[in-house]
Amino acid sequence: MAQAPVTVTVTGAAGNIGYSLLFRIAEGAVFGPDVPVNLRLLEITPALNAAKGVAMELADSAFNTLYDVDIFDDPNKAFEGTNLALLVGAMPRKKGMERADLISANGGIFGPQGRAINDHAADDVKVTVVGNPANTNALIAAKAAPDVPNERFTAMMRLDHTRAISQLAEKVGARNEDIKKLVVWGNHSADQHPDISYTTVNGKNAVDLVDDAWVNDVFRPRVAKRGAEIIEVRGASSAASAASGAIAHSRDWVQGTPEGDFTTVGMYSDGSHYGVPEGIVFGFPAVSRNGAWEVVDGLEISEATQAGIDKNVKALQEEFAIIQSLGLA
Ligand code: NAX
Repeated sequence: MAQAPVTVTVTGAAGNIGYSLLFRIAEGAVFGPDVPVNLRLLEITPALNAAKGVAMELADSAFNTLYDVDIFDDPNKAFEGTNLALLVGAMPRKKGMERADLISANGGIFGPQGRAINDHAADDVKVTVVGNPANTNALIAAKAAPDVPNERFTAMMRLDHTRAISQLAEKVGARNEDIKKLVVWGNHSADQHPDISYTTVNGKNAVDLVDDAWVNDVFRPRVAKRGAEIIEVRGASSAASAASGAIAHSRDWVQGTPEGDFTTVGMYSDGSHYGVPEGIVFGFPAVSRNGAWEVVDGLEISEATQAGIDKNVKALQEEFAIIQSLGLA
């Protein structure tokens, strides 16, 4: 294996998503089969032993692409030399917690992690936030890392995107790979706006294959509330599918998206796309070229899509106001 190893840090490494995610990164699913990986696992102190168990299983798998696994409870050490950071561990919403309490608790995690990335990660670091509330956690981390360009902090919207592809494929009797150019605007929350206005199914316009009532009353709410549906049926939250989303997001960021398609990425808004104001992390249609995400411009925005974008802007601006009031931005 001729190439130099890359360093990947995963937080919440002993959790459910980590348990799926780490093995796939170790096997080359992000960087390819010829690039060795050093894994750095960050956990809270009480979960260090569980993380050690995961590291033992990674060792037992004897992946050709896995060189080293190290475990930390100190972000300043965990992000040393990191090329790719997957921020999965977060503070879950507890009973009676208001949105501001949740954001404040997560500020105590994503602020210090952003700062540690700023001070210790590699110059080319790419950061993907999975832990909820993902968009605002990504913003908190970006604000704590003034020396890292904002666009290197993303929120994972890929699971929302693939949930939408799957629902549409099932409805029209197509295969997932036949579906192109779908987007989920906005926030990784129930406010999100899954949109098939530009989507093609084997080259045909998706909007001609389904009726508006299905899109509005079935498709959109089902995709937006799929996480809750999984919890109800499985008795636990989405884990393997979230790991798949994080892998696809990271792989495409590193290796590029296929021609003739786009995906959804929670990106830092610079104020120049679709009227979304600067300074929030927002789900946009995006392609990856030369290791950087670019928003796909020029899509025609219908009234319904505009309403969906506006609703998400409002929600994310409210969250931004909370992080400002907490001194996190
Ligand atoms: P788990 O509770 O199984 O695991 C979380 C892990 O994070 C735990 O091991 C915990 O010890 C660790 N942790 C907590 N604080 C930490 C810190 N400061 N530093 C390092 N590690 C820390 O949750 P899991 O099912 O793995 O989900 C992780 C996060 O993903 C949750 O916030 C969840 O809401 C979010 N999700 C995001 C999705 C998305 O599409 N963006 C979908 C799936 C999932 O709901």
